[in-house]
Amino acid sequence: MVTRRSFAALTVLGAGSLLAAPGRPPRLLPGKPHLRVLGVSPLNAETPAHLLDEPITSARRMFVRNNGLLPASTEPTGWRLTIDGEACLLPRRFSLAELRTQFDAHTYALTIECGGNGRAEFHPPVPGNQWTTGAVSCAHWTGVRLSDLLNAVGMTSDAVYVAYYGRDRHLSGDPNKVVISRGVPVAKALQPETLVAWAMNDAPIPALHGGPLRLVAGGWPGSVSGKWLHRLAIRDRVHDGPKMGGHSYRVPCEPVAPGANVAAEDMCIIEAMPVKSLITHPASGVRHPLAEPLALRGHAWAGERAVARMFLSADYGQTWQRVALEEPVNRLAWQRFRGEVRFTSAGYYEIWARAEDDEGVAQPMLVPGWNPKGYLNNACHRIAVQVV
Ligand SMILES: Nc1nc2c(c(=O)[nH]1)N[C@H]1C(S)=C(S)[C@@H](COP(=O)(O)O)O[C@H]1N2
Ligand SMILES: [Mo]
Repeated sequence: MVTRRSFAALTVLGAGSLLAAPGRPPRLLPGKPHLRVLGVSPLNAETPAHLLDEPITSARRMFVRNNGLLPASTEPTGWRLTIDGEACLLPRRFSLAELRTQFDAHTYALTIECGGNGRAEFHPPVPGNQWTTGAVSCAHWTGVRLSDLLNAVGMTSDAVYVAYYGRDRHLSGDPNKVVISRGVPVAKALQPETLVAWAMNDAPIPALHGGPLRLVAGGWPGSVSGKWLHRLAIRDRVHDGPKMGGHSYRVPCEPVAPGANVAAEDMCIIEAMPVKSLITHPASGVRHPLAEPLALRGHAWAGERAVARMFLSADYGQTWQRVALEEPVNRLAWQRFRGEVRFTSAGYYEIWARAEDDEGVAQPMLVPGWNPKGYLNNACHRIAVQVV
């Protein structure tokens, strides 16, 4: 079912004029031309699907999600990481040089998707940045394993959660207010791919993406990958920092009807992100000659799982063809898919993409599970094609 509203949105996206949406003057982001700016203070910007076509997302194509303002300084000299908390045996402080020299460095390609990616499609609409499809990235991250740091300081047997604190500044201007402080359960913290990173794509992490130091926990909502990291707290309880409670990054523990009011105590923390995919070539709205097959490609990812099978449909989901899918370069990295569609007549078509994870769970064709803040929309991505 394609509602008039979603159809119109698709057409606007398809026209390739994302920066010139009606009534909104185009806003450009230095170093990130072509990103769609959703808000300036805090800065939030998403990437049009066809600009995510690279196997590894470059800095200039990476979405930006900020809850506050950038730190006053992101100068690496003098930057320190403190590790403490009630379940930390030996609290310690590290300079960046100490992190580099005292521990082994590891590099992984890690998918980071904002929990609110796809929020714009929920009905009734929900407040927050109206992300369409572009709050996802998969870059190379280099740093030390969080597990190595946790071993170095030691954890008591009642350690439950590892929380981050960043140096970004609260929108209110109050220097004592923490913008966001989230974290992960100890089991996720101990995974070999969970990094405290100082490099992205073999370069220092750009200031917008959390440089000089950032937590990266791939496959979970982006909000657990704390930017401008200066403190990790090993907690003896589920972390209770700003944006851990209420409706933030949480969904109803039991499904609710669209538009329902849900009490905070009935909300559960989002952990791994669900299976999803994105068509990154061609751009939506492409004109394509009838005589030639249309080559398609994109990425698929599935939180903690791998994607097992990938399908495309050119008839609104009535028939699907299985297409080629690459293995991930490492766990928690997105996977490339490639397919081809032939058309028997000219006209307007949509191509839909549907990924299925290794537990047999596939993307829904319609927006799933309405929730008060519009998280976890993993409905099939669709692009428009005009065959001529
Ligand atoms: N310190 C800090 N870390 C943060 C945030 C933030 O506002 N402050 N935003 C989080 C959210 S909600 C997301 S989706 C990712 C976005 O990372 P990116 O801007 O590098 O793409 O960073 C996360 N880490
Ligand atoms: Mo996010």
